[in-house]
Amino acid sequence: MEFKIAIIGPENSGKSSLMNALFGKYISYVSEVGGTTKNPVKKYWGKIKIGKAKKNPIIVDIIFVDLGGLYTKDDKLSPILTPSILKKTYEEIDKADMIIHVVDGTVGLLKNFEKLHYLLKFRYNKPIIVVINKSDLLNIEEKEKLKNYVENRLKNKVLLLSAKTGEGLDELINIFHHYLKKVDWDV
Ligand SMILES: Nc1nc2c(ncn2[C@@H]2O[C@H](COP(=O)(O)OP(=O)(O)OP(=O)(O)O)[C@@H](O)[C@H]2O)c(=O)[nH]1
Ligand SMILES: [Mg+2]
Repeated sequence: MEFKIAIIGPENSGKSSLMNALFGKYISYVSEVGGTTKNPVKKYWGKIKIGKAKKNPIIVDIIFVDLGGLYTKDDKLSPILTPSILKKTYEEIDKADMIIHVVDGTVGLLKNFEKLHYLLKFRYNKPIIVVINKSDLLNIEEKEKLKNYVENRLKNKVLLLSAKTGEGLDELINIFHHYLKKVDWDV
């Protein structure tokens, strides 16, 4: 059984950094300029055992997909998106069993991602985890304010995270672990 988790978000929000943090090693190229990741970077993460039955647990193969940023931090369509990259990016989003929506904590929530979030959640029924990355650069008040704002706009729980310090990473893994246990795996 395969379970694909696609990482979406604006350019430079730290999607590839999050990918690397999840794997604990360098998987996807990171740089301080936007538009670094172009084609999807797909990688097998590991297995998760589901179910109480010790003899016959369900084994789920977790695959993460790091994607190019769809919009710039000014909320414009990203210039990296050639038709071929756009096609591959949307194909991966379409195939994903779960989405991690990365908000750049230093930028805030973009309108275009708000729209995409609703579309994916309510039209395509994708489970979505929203994370505010770069929270190491925010003080307590800023974190609280942005978290409340994003939760209100997206009607979704929000996790504060830092791909740099690793804050929130265990919780993120726990969230999808918990979700996998609730999935009806009977086919
Ligand atoms: N302080 C801080 N910087 C971060 C964090 N995550 C990423 N960065 C920095 O943000 C910049 C962009 O990181 P990337 O991981 O390349 O971002 P991306 O979303 O993959 O960017 P694109 O591939 O261009 O869409 C880099 O300079 C990272 O070092 C974080 O949690 N805290
Ligand atoms: Mg990237």
